[in-house]
Amino acid sequence: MSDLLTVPAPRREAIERFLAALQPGTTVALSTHVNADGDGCGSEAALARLLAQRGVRAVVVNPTPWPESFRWLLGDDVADWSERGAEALRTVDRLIVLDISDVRRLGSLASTVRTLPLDALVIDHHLPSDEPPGTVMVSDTRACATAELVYDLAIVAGLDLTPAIAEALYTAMVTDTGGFRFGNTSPRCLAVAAELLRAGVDPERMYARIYGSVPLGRIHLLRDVLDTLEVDLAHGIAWVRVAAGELERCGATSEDLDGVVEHPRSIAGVRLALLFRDVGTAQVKVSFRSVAGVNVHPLAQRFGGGGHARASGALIGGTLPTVMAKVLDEARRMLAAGALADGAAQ
Ligand SMILES: [Mn+2]
Repeated sequence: MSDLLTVPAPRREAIERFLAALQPGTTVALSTHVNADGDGCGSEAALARLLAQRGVRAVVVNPTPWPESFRWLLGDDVADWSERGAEALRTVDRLIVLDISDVRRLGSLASTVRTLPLDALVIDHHLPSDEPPGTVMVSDTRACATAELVYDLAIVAGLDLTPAIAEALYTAMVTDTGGFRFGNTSPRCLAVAAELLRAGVDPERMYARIYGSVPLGRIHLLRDVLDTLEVDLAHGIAWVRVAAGELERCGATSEDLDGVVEHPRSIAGVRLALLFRDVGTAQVKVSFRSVAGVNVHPLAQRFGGGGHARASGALIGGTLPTVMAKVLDEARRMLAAGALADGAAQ
């Protein structure tokens, strides 16, 4: 166990540079990608409390509202200034960006972040992009979640893992690994999770909070989205779509779509699963998921997106039918050419 928990030397050095950039008595903003997920929210909630132990005040400033289903992570002690938008970023001393390798993932905050007087600090585990959100980076694609790196920061800085911090980190890790099932579930990930249980996490209570108390609208949305399932077994592709206004019809929010693409991915013979969501404004959000051996990152990149080898995303201009046709054509072409194989030349 103890060797698994050792913070790798380059990661430790990056964390030390990161900590040196934060002065006690200052206020920092924490930000993550649009439609924050469990890793974004959990990493923010944990880091805010860890920084407080060092005398640094951290407030959340996200480009989209904090998800209702993760409201409990904020407690009474973490302030959410997301409603103040980009203006909030100008009133703090420094910005820390979590779980993002591409500044464009900051949505409405991106243009402000590009013009801040001090470069943002970054903690992230995504594949690099051509426009990182900051310069002082703790970045490692081997980390199962951004939260694993936040845990390492706590260890390197000698900070307390309070139960609230441990719960936030655990939420991030359990959601980013699909409940410790995806390929990013490393031995170290499980060793860190074990430490979080020791620090007071009750896994059954976490399960009830994260997976066992979903709003009814999410199930109605799941029913309607699965009804759109299409499968091309010759190429091993399955996809679902979400029409504009569908979320509102179901009384659901975009966070309720998290994990829906796992259903087409779970079909026998499917190598690549896609979720197309018409977000209005003539744009379609595409989620790309793949199974072992298939790397969706080059496909997402082809459309200006990015992410991980097994999970990427892109926001593509066009109507739902045209984007679906373009992406499916390219997916079939790249799969057939072997261009999405793990380790294929890109
Ligand atoms: Mn993540």
